[in-house]
Amino acid sequence: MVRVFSGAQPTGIIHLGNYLGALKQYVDLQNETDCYYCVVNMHALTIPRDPQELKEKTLDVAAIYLAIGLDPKKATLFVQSQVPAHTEAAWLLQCISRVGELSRMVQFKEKSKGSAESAGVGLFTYPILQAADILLYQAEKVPVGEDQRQHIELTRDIAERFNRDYGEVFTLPEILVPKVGAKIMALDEPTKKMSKSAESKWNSIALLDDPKLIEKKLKRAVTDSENQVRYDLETKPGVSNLLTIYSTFSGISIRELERKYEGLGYGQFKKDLIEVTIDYLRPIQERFQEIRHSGYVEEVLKDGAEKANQVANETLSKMRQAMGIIQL
Ligand code: AQP
Repeated sequence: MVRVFSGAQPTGIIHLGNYLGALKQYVDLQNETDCYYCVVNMHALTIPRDPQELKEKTLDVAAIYLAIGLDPKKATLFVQSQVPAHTEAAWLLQCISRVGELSRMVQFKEKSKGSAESAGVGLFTYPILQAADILLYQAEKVPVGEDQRQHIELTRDIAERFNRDYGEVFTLPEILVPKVGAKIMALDEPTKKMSKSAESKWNSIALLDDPKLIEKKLKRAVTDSENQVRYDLETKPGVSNLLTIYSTFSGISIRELERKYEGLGYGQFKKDLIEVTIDYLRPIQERFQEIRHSGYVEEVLKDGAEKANQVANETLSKMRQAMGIIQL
């Protein structure tokens, strides 16, 4: 069975971009693959966080995994820090990685805001921790959004280097991005990606936003002055982004949506999109409320960590052996 690994950071509540780019794929894959989905809380430390908030958000993201339909009988769900092999493997991989290749990572350039001198070392090296996450599970497929493509390529480069220098240990992973929704753009600035850590609350819709807030955010979403519902990424990034969201939530193709709204303008289009979005998110929000403080989430994570530790430790042992790290 094909092995799959992916994860999301507990840096905020999962938004439509995270969901449509990555998490929706997690659910689609759970029936036909052996999948491991992690809440990558160690990655969240690369930027200073409130400790109590980080703990809560870690459980929030895990509860969202369950609320969107991940089934712990089919998918292994766990928290990264519960599997210590990730950090040890990251160190071993750091020792074969290059400063040059990390310096080329676009996310580092963006998140360090061009000031490498004052950026945290963790922010610089975190793609190697991500490589360790993936490689420990010998993942063949990694479902992620388009923004992670460069990091998956780096993971492959590091794995190839390790296999060449120390013998075949790792499976080379392949990126899996959805055909529609691989890069959801910010509602208030549709030339930039939707992001949890954006300063403006009008940037994104979180899966747990209440209906009133969803309505406000979509009403304010940037469009253009043409008043024609048409998909054109170059000249109409805002409307194209909204069409993508509408299409994935409704199952209606973008072509059909263009036809449906011909001559109707943005008012009716947004009104319907608001309804479709609220209806789609309602059952997820209800399930989240049901389970978040029931003890179920913690139970699932404990079982998941046990299984994940077994798989990860097996690979870690091979890495140590290959690199000459003594195991008594
Ligand atoms: N805008 C997006 N469109 C499509 N996919 C996206 N992803 C993130 N943003 C979009 C995908 O979501 C998964 C989980 O992301 P993450 O939690 O690891 O964080 P990130 O990629 O750094 O995304 P954020 O939301 O912008 O978080 P912050 O602001 O904390 O950096 C990944 O598979 C990602 O590709």
